Amino acid sequence: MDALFEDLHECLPRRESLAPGALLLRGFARETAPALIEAVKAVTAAAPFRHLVTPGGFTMSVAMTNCGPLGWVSDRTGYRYDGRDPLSQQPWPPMPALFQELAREAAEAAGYPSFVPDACLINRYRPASKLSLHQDRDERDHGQPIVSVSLGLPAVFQFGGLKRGDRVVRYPVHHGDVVVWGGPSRLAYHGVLPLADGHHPLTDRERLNLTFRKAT
Ligand code: MD3
Ligand code: FE
Repeated sequence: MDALFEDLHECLPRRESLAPGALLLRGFARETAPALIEAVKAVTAAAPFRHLVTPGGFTMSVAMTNCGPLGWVSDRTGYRYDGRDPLSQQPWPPMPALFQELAREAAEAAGYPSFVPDACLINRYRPASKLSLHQDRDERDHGQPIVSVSLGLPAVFQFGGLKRGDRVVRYPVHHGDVVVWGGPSRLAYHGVLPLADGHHPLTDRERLNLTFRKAT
């Protein structure tokens, strides 16, 4: 990454409201990022990244795994939260304490003082991986926020409205950025544009995204 870009990124505001209920905390996870990435490696040693199949039969370009009591999975039968990894039939690896603390602190900074996630979905993007516009609605209580943490290569979020056809706004997200999605934004359509190739000192040609959820 070049110095000019680093300087520009440094100038952006640290807290930015994206929409009612959606707060971008730039750089919130920057200092803990190296430890977060090490913890992702420990999780994936037990529960490797895999490409899930959608109920419609498409294989996702983003590879996923989970940690914590519950994990989000997709197969031909549908989407669900499951206490076990379908690959191993074992419980998902425990959520690292560092993950829980970060999620709790970010939610608190956004006005959700008692967020205790029971699921952490870990997404791995490689060049051209994308996530089509969707809603996160498999969680029981949509009053609970979702906290997302971006690591490694930058990406562009697409953020729309409550209906699929609503206008979409694009937001670049960088290494260490955290977004808390709650309130009126909780059921907004969102996605990620195809990842541009690049090199990041901590992840090389990958982007990792952690999403913390209260599923039950
Ligand atoms: C907006 N992940 O895993 S996180 C997902 O970067 C997912 O991997 C993306 O969407 C990623 O479901 C985007 C940002 C995000 C997460 C949850 C949201 C945006 C959201 C819930 C409501 C509105
Ligand atoms: Fe999502």
